[in-house]
Amino acid sequence: MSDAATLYSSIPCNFCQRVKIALSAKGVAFENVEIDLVRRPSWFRAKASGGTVPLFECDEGAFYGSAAVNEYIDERWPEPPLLPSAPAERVRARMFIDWWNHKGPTAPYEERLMNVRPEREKAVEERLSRALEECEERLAALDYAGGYWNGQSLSLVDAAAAPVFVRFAGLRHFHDFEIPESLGQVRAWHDALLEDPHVRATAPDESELLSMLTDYRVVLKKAADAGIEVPVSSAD
Ligand SMILES: N[C@@H](CCC(=O)N[C@@H](CS)C(=O)NCC(=O)O)C(=O)O
Repeated sequence: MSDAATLYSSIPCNFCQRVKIALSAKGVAFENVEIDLVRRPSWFRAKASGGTVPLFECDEGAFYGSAAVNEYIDERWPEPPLLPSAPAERVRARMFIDWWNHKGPTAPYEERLMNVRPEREKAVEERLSRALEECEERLAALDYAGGYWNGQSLSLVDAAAAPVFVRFAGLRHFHDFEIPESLGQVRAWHDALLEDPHVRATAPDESELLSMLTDYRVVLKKAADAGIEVPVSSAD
């Protein structure tokens, strides 16, 4: 079984960094192919994911959907494990990831980050605030006391959350955003994850990230002015 692997990814995409974090934690070498999301090449659209990043190719196939890919990476390269061994703990981790992706901050953070319509600003701001407040409640219900999600070591939950926290730099830059002080658990989790070596090793250079987001927002503004809605990502 060969370990040669390729990841098609894009710097602004939080889902891509999730896979990079898992690969980094496992020490799996891979070739990274950067995909320009604005001018997505036709050869890439013809691939298995239909043009969506991240796409992970290895000797066993072509896989996409960051949550599924990260589970595959965790099973294929078992050390160190990124999910707990007890079934009940595993399902709790998966439930949190599912919430983070579908009802949590994943979509609201991106909507706020990429919003170019002032009339929508209040609504997207409120949606993100609600998601972060719910995150605070969920962490409190887990007796979170700082550090990683499970209090011990990096897990797939942290790998899902960290790239969103990393991109809060864009929220600060474009929207003057900070996690409210009242959300102490969320702040603690954010701060801990930004210190993790695998998160740091896979995080984009902040000025490069901001420059790419600026370009993307220009495209979105032109589209908005022309009455075109551009979906930027999908949690499904
Ligand atoms: N649910 C997917 C979402 C991936 C996604 O939305 N990627 C964006 C970039 S952040 C993309 O490629 N969007 C364009 C498209 O889907 O055609 C995952 O978890 O990997």
